[in-house]
Amino acid sequence: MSPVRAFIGLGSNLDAPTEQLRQALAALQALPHSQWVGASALYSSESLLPGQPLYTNAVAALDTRLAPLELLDALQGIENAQGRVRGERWGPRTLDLDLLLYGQQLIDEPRLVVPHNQLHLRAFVLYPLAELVPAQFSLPDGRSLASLLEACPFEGLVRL
Ligand code: A4P
Ligand code: MG
Repeated sequence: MSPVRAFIGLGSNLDAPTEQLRQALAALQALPHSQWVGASALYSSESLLPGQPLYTNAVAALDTRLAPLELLDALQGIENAQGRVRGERWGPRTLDLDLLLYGQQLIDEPRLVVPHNQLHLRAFVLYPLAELVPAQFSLPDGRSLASLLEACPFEGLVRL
């Protein structure tokens, strides 16, 4: 199987988020059967749920020969290694790794939906992603990243 470019969203709002992201980026660089491509800057923003600590987010890209579910397992392994406790949905977390895109594939399985179902709505995903792709980049459903960025203001994001 030839490698597929995958994009991973990183987020943390507990236990020194910036350090959590640095550690997770190092773990992603060490994934088997995968070639590191790069990462965006780190961004800070308010939580989508009120009353939670500020989030730090970033997006990383790698070319991988791992199948989508193998990659998800690896991402959850990194989350667990960094002390992720799965409590309430959308609760504060030391580390959240979302598989945003896996090449141009559409995946709809019980454990894995790709593109990530909130990707198009989240400035803290779209702006870091835009750092890693060409200006004319489109999602598998044909929507251009430029049109999604236009509909999703940068407002509230702070590039660290
Ligand atoms: N799953 C399905 N598709 C995917 C995918 N593409 N990538 C399944 C990763 N996982 C996927 O995830 C629950 C299950 O989703 C997994 O077991 C997997 O099989 P989870 O990470 O345990 O749960 P969660 O993160 O609490 O839920 P969810 O819906 O993933 O939350 P989000 O979307 O990650 O949102 N505000 C700011 N500023 N920045 C943030 O990063 N994040 C959230 C959480 C809320 N507010 C935020 C941020
Ligand atoms: Mg998640």
